[in-house]
Amino acid sequence: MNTFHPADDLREEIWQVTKEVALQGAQRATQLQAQGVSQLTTKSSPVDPVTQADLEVEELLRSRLAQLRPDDGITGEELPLTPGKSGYFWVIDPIDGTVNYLYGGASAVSVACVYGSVDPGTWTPVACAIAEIGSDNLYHGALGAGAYLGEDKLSVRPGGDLQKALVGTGFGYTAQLREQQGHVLAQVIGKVRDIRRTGAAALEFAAVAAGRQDLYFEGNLTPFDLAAGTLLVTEAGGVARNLQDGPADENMAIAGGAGYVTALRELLLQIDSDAASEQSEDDFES
Ligand code: LIP
Repeated sequence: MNTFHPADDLREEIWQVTKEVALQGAQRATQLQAQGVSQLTTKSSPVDPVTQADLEVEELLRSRLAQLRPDDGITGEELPLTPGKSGYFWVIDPIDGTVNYLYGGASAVSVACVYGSVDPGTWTPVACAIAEIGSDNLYHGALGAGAYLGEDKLSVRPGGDLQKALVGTGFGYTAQLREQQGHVLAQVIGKVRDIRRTGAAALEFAAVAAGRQDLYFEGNLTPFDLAAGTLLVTEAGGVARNLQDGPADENMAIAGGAGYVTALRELLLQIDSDAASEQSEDDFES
């Protein structure tokens, strides 16, 4: 259980920087999108794109953070870790929802400041900002200070009846992972109200924090997908957990009101257990 809490004045300073740089990144990403975006290269698979905007926006954010918070570390989705000496780290997804960004759909700049480490299992998120590209929407929050869309305070939807839950999810960039995730989803979809798939983790977390959906779950996310969105949800009164009921991590993120997260986590564990039993039976018979 993390007990770290920065002094209020430092938290306010960091929060302000988080909002400022996320907005600057989203403004630049919007300009670049209007000029026409093309794929520069790919990463984990032929359908995992990197655009020039991803690189340019991350470089812009890193440059501003080096000016505003020179002693902090920086880790981003596209460029190597910059170590720091303050114990604080900036976790950047310069364009979350890159495929959507290429196609003109919903995407966002996701920025968080964490303390202690860049590992979702041990970091303490301190402040977050998710700036929607092509929009004025700025979701933001800070540890112990709440979650907001602009000036409007956010709150997750209460509840625990999975049959009435509107659930967001997402899929990875390799066909094998997507097939595995699709198999799990086939066993979830009949037990919930309905499914949504935005294509940007940060905006899924924001939808949960804003009460526009009850839950979001996705496996195989990166720390860059997780850092801002998980803090936004917890500061909106929700929880963001993994399958073992630890902090949401790269293996699994389940975010929403505590009752809903517990119910979905138990269902996903049962699906995992059933799959393991089927596999061991297949192995025995072969
Ligand atoms: C994306 C996430 C999305 C997930 C995609 C991808 P990226 O991040 O926001 O939720 O389903 O597979 O990970 O690559 O656009 O930063």
